[in-house]
Amino acid sequence: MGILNVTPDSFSDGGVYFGDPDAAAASARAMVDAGAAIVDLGGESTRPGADGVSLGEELRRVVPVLERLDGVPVSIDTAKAEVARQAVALGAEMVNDVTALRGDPELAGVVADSGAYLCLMHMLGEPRTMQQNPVYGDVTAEVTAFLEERLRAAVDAGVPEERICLDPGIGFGKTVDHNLELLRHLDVVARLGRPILVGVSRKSSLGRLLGDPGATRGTLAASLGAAVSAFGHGAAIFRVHDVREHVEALAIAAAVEG
Ligand code: HH2
Repeated sequence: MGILNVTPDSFSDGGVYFGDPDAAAASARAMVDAGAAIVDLGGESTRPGADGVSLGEELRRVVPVLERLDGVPVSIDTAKAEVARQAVALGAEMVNDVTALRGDPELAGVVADSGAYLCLMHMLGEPRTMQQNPVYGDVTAEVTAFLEERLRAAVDAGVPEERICLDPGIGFGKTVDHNLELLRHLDVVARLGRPILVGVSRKSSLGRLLGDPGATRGTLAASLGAAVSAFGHGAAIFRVHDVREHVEALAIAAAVEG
C-alpha cells in the first residue's frame, strides 16, 4: 500500500502534493508501476499533535486527485462518511479509518452499502493528544481486544468480515516500547483471522531507536528493517512511502520464507 498524502502537514510527505492534483495522480501511478497493490490517499494528517480538518477542506483536497485516478486501486484514508461516500463513488475500493468506525456514526453504513474493503486501526486517544503519556497494562492484549470488538461492530453493521483488515496502529497513542511489543506479537493480532496491515514506514519510533530522542521521522533503511520483521511476524499489508524498495525487500523476505 503506497502512501499519498495531499495535506500541508503530514509528518513525512506533507506539502509535497498539497494543491497539485496532477502531481499527486502521477505519484499514485508511479507507485502502482513500482509494485503497489493499492494507493492510500489521505487529506487529513493524523500525525501526533495534528488538528482535524473540515469536511469541505478534506473534500477539496482529495476529490480532484480521485478524479484523476481512473484505473488506479485506491484506498481512502478518512474517518468521515461523506468523504468515503464520494471517494467510493469515484472508484475507491477501500476505506482506511484510523478511528475504526468510532469517528463518524454513518461511516459503517457507507462502507457496507458500497461493498468497499475496510481497514480498522487501533488508536488510543486522538491525534492531538495521543502521544502524551500513553499507558497500557498489556498493550498486545488490549489492542487485540479492541480490534476484535471493532471487527464485530463492523460485521454487525453489515460489512462482510472477509472485506476487513486490522491494524495495530503503530505510533497512535504508543511509546517506542509499545510499538516494538506490538510488532513482536503481531501473530497474536493475526489470530483474529483477518489480514494485518502495518504502517511503520518512516515513523519517529524508528529514528528514536537509532539514537535520536527528538526524531520526528525514521529513515528508509530503518523502515525496511521494520517491514521485513513485521512480515516475519505475520503482517500481510504494508503501508509505505517508498514502494519499490519495500516490494524488493519483501519479495526477498517472502522467497526466504518459501
Ligand atoms: N498511519 C498514518 C496515517 N494513516 N492508516 C493506517 N491504517 N495505519 C497507519 O499506521 C497509518 C494510517 C500516519 O502516517 P502518514 O499518513 O504518513 O502521516 P500523516 O498522518 O501525518 O498524514
